[in-house]
Amino acid sequence: MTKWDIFCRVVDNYGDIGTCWRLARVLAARYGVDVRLWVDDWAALAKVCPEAVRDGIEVAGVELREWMEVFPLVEPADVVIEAFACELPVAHMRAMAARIPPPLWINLEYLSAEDWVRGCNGLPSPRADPTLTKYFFFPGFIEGTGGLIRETGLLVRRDRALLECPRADWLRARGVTPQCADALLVSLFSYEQPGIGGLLRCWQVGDRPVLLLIPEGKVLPGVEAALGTDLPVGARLERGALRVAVLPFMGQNDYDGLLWRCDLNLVRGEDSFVRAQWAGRPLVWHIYPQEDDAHLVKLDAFLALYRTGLGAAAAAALAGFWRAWNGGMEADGAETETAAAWPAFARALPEIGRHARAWCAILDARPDLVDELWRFCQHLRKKSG
Ligand code: TRH
Repeated sequence: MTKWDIFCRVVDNYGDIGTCWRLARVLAARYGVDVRLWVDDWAALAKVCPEAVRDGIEVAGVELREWMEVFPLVEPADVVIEAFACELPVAHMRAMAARIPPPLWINLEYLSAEDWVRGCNGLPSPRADPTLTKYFFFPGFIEGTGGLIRETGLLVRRDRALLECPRADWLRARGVTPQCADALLVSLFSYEQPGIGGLLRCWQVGDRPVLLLIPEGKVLPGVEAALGTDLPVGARLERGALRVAVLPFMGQNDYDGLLWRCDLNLVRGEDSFVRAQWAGRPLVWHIYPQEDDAHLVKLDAFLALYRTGLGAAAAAALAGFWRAWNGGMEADGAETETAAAWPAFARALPEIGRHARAWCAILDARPDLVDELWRFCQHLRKKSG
């Protein structure tokens, strides 16, 4: 299993690419294998990996390849990861079927806390073609799932970084000055957010100053509309108790640094959601909206796991704010909901903070996704002789 191919299609975000780029880096670093990462949207890759300046370049031990419409004839690797059911190029599948032995073919699935995940992790996919079997691999939070990606020594690196570069220094290096030492530091990365106006109003009139850090992205137009002003990258704005700083979109490692230093991280999708858990700090998840509100089932499945151990009031405040944040598309209703849910959530933040550290320690005690994937592939290899 010395050569790995990872295929990733970008939908309309960076998330899938964010997860795949992280997986590729950890695989190469931890197991010393050759990893080729194939991506169909080079600009999206370059956002999370600024070193991706040309097709074929090697970054962090990973060969970055552009997945073109006409796919080149290349020898398939020992293991082929099809990320998030992205459908491999037909030419490559043919080459896989002709290879002796055939590659292990893994479909890396989306992250979910739903119960059924445990039962489906590792199952083969029923396919007509008997020469190649595709296996499902599910990330997850509990035993029996594939786990979460965690770089070797991540939490030690996090804690050391916080000692070596405390929050005030980190902010100063990015041209940001908090209004006072006890300001609530919040990072905001979400999809279009109909409830944002209500929350911004709460922060403007609140007792505790809020410093809101917004990396450039989809949420900005909503913030601009709510505050009635343009907010280009680099913008700084003060309204009542709220100070806003718009930051450039950062590389993945720098974004970790932001999450580690904030009192509250508003995150989205999959990878930033997981990184906020490794930060061990309070978070709010904006889940990727799906048809028929299927995402709300996923949201509640995670909440059911994550709330365990919180006191009743804090658990209710957490669920109340998370649900309001994922409330719906009607701006009026959503704004009222987030504004109504904020005060109880803000009061519960100290308890939620302690809980976030404990949750992070629980996750850290479990094997991570890359080790689980490696073990699973070794098991399949042995099985196939
Ligand atoms: O981009 P996302 O919305 O990703 C999503 C999910 O994968 C979701 O499951 C999928 O269905 C949907 O796409 C289409 O959010 P996510 O997963 O958090 O990915 C964002 C990536 O961007 C993550 O790797 C962190 C990274 N990032 C930076 O590197 N720098 C930054 O400044 C910021 C804000 C994010």
